[in-house]
Amino acid sequence: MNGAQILVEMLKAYRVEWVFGVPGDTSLPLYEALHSAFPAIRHILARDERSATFMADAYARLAHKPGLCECPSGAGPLYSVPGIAEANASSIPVILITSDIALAGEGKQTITELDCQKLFDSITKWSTVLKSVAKVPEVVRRAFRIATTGRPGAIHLAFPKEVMTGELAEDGFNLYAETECAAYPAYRTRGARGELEKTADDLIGARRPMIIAGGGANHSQAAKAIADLAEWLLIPVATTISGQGLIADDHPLALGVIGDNGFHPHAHQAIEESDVLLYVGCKMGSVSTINWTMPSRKPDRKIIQIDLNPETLGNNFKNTLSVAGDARLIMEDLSVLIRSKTPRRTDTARIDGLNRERARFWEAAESEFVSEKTPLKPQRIIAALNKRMPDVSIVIADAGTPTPYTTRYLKLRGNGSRFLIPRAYGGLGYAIPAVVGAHLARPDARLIGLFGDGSLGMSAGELETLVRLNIPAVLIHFNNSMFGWIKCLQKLHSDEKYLSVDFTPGRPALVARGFGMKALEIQTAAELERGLDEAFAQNGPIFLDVVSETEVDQLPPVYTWQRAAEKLGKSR
Ligand SMILES: Cc1ncc(C[n+]2csc(CCOP(=O)(O)OP(=O)(O)O)c2C)c(N)n1
Repeated sequence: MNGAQILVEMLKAYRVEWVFGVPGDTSLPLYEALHSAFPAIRHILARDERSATFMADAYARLAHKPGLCECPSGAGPLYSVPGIAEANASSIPVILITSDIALAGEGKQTITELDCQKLFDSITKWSTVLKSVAKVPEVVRRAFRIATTGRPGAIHLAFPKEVMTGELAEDGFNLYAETECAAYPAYRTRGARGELEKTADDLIGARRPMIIAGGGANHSQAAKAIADLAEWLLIPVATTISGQGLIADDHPLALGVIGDNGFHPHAHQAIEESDVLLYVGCKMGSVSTINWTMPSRKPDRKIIQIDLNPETLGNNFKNTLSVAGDARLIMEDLSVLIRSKTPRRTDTARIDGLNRERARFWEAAESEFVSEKTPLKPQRIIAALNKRMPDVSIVIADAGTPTPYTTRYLKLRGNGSRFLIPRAYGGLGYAIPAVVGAHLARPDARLIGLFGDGSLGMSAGELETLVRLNIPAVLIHFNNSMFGWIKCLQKLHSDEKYLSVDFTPGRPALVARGFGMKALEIQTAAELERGLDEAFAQNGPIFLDVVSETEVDQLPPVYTWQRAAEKLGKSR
């Protein structure tokens, strides 16, 4: 067997089903091996390596298995950087295989030569160049182990030509997978007993406790464990953007999303009033804490943080208690402990009060949901989507208009529906390729991609991929002919000195149609409702080009922007 065949045998042993990538001059041995591995492993051709890495990222988030992607030497790794960096910083196990030039050509101006190990060093958990065929099984096992254990993350493996083509008399003895690392988080750890006891006592003794769940809780699949504990003690639950969907949005204990982008004011109010805050799988970074100002400092408030990465614990706030371990296991253990210590709570007075606030918030938004105004209000677009999304839906959003309106108004009903968003770097152009990875991880789900024209410009090539794979996705293009997010910042902070934020209005639906996709142009509320009906009745992909209100005309629900606008109003 040659190195490429050994690699592919190892991927099979790890039950890898999909590899996303783009071919190049150096990829031939790998492609031959993948060709022979069909249908156990299928290769998905992306139109850009960046997209391939976003596909692998979305696949991993939803399949709870490592996402595999590959690219040829030189330009391939360079174009792969965004998705690898995003996956790594978002704790997603993505493994990138680069088919590299021959070791013999190193340092001799070989075309596409690049120090890939160095390139990926700062944006992966591990980046290495294989030096011998004999090492392939061992290195692949190490790659899966490092990707899926501890804080999961990205891996880069470079296979020089000699390693891909080198032959090894392989007796099969070494071609085995460490199956524990075929899914993640692998080797989950429980919390220390003493800390669990203290956490249980703090929650039981609290008068106004609250749970805040982040992306880590989603990765750990802790939704049920969180709901079980919250229901026993009647604890309200808010989430960060990455945790959105962990608890069904219509659950009586679900307060919504906190932080800067799209926040629910009643959830912020509940945080402020809480005496015990339990953060689960949440880094407590700048967005979810509004630049570390929320929760405000109160001497008698307890902050408890659960995270699988001890390096995260207590990093940004003065925790009263830190618990290292897996979110699901810890919440399950806490539930058992709490049930043994105290009966189920029945006094709903606090929850009723919070729900009155929540109801007022949604009532106030109702007029926007039915607004006929054109360009169409993003609130109306999301509300129209809410009415139609089936169980199970996977919603994927890009930066720009989609983010604050989705985090504020999208309603996920549990049942495995999920919201994906690349929150480490917020790179434009994620949603369209991510739909591909999401579909392969969750073929049962209806996919919904939301993106602005800035993102479309960066990912339009993948419309062809969706057509080729006939993915049943509803793509909603928020068309405002500008980098609206940045233009709005220029309005707020640069005295309306607009620079390089406007596009020439065009007809993007024609681009989608050019790739063979059904596409509708939508300007009015009636067209939106009809278009969405048609979209959800459709089996393949469909592109809805919706002319939507700009951030410059209507400030979106971003907490710090609203404060900046108030200041501006006062100073004028
Ligand atoms: C790759 C990348 N480059 C730049 C940015 C900075 N950025 C954040 S939002 C934004 C504008 C988004 O414009 P668009 O997608 O048209 O959405 P809109 O805000 O107009 O709704 C930009 C350029 C980014 N997030 N990602």
